[in-house]
Amino acid sequence: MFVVATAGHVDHGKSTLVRALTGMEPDRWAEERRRGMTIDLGFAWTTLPSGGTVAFVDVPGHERFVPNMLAGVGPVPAALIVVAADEGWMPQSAEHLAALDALGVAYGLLAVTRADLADPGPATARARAEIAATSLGAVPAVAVSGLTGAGLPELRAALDRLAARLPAPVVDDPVRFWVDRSFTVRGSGTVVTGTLGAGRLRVGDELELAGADEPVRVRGLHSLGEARPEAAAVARVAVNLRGTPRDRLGRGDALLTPGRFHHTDLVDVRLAGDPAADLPATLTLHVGSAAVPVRVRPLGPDTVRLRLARPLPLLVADRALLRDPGRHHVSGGVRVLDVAPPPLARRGAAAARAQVLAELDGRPDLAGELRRRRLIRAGALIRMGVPVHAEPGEPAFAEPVAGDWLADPAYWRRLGERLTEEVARHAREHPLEPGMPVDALRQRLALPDRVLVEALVRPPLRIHAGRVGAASADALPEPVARAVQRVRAEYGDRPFRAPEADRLVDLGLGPREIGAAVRAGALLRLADNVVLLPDALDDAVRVLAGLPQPFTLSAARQALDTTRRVAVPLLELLDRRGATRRLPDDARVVVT
Ligand SMILES: Nc1nc2c(ncn2[C@@H]2O[C@H](COP(=O)(O)OP(=O)(O)OP(=O)(O)O)[C@@H](O)[C@H]2O)c(=O)[nH]1
Ligand SMILES: [Mg+2]
Repeated sequence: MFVVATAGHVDHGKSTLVRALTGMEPDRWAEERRRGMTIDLGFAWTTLPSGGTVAFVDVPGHERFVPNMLAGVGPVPAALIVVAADEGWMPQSAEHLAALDALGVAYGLLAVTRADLADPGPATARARAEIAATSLGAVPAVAVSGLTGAGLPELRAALDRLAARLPAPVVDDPVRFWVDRSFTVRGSGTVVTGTLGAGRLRVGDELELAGADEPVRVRGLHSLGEARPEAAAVARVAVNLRGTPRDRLGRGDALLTPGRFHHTDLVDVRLAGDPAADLPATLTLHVGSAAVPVRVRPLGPDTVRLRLARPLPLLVADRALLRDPGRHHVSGGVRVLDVAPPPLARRGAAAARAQVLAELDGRPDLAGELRRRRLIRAGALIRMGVPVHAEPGEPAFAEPVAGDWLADPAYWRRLGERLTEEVARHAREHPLEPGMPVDALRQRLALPDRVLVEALVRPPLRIHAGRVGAASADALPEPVARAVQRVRAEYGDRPFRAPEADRLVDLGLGPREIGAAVRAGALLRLADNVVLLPDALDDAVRVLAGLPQPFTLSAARQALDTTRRVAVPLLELLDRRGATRRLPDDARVVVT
């Protein structure tokens, strides 16, 4: 199926033509039929000579209903522009064309209607010239009469050729289904309709609805008037929602693949059309089927920041349109450059931002996003419409640095250097602490997540007990290292004699210094104020293994040439380590 929206001035014969092509009534309301005027969008479809199906979104031409027209054409990639032979180019011909141009619609046809009333030549020539200057370029033209049916076979053939030119829809993309109508069906509940431009909908799907806490669930799908288990883009689809009250959603809302879209009320955009300086302070932004008032803040000559009256699920590279409803003036198309722009609080921030925006072309750019944002979750970028998988041939910077965090490589290197500096500074200022707490580092480096600190720690630094410090004893503060050296010098040849408490005080080894030395592996603590050199344990086992087994505490004390003050906790430590075993009579054996 392909979907075409009509466009053109009021009364130029759009609905008559759709009716003649499809045999269906696009004017759904009694009031429309009574007044002979389309007010809201109409929907109809037919089979073409090729066997393909074309679905029409028939729009109103009256100037009062331009917003309805925009809701219809927003999500539709092709247009059937209708101009009456007897009236020619008129104001809403121009306004509708400007809208199509602003949205970047690139596929279209010209139908010159009411050709039974006047020579279609002049209207055709004027319309083609106008259209040629837009995103539609040169379009085929067909003269028709909705009254006599003349030209309809040629128009059908032209529609078939148009369908063949349209790009293949991307059915694997996430769904952003802009609702253009909502109503209730007795016994089924809420139904919404729209044009599915990309992706796929299935019965049973859970979808996200902006502003709703709970996901909404697809209870049923209709397309071309028939119930279906699934619908793939491009298609006109009616979605029956389970348990969602009708007043929860309507035109301008979007049903979304959960977790794939960023809802934003602040976007930076590039203008195609009126210069930024000429825009009024408030305009209406039209995107998809939504129309949202916006406040405009010019940044550069063709870039502005828009503050939306309500958040929308927008992506980088989205096209939208700005219109001044008061003046009936399409200010031009916009291309979304950034859906999560930085605040402009500081003096000069707006000018700096304008420079950044001048570099952006609206194409998603992973390297650029990382450079600007420095650190961001992959999921957040995807929700902005920036794919994070490196294209073939690109460097592997899209590899997360930790969890799903992506980092700008230069920034990440700098962070690693700063972490080393911070740890060294902390060690200087707090020589007795076993390293800098991870959370203090996280704050110091202004990182949003502990895992980032952990990922930045490289040897010789290591994380131990929630702190980042040097892995080796070399890092002992100078006075402690000197005291340990003295212990070695004094006790090296009688390794099982522990310095007495007052000697420890003389050496400057208080409880905190001893703790630092023990953590660094420079001393072994048997009990409070009882320390040995770390190799003492292995030596003790060797000596004890030379005794007749089992041996008593007293035999051990003598063999080790030490006191009970050391021997008791030393043997208990060896028991705990499984090097010795204590027997029921308190004698011990060395475990071999
Ligand atoms: N003679 C003749 N009259 C036509 C033709 N097409 C439309 N009309 C008449 O023109 C009037 C307007 O036709 P519509 O089809 O309602 O026009 P429209 O473009 O849909 O109008 P809006 O939806 O209000 O913008 C009706 O009275 C039609 O009968 C045609 O090809 N020949
Ligand atoms: Mg109509």
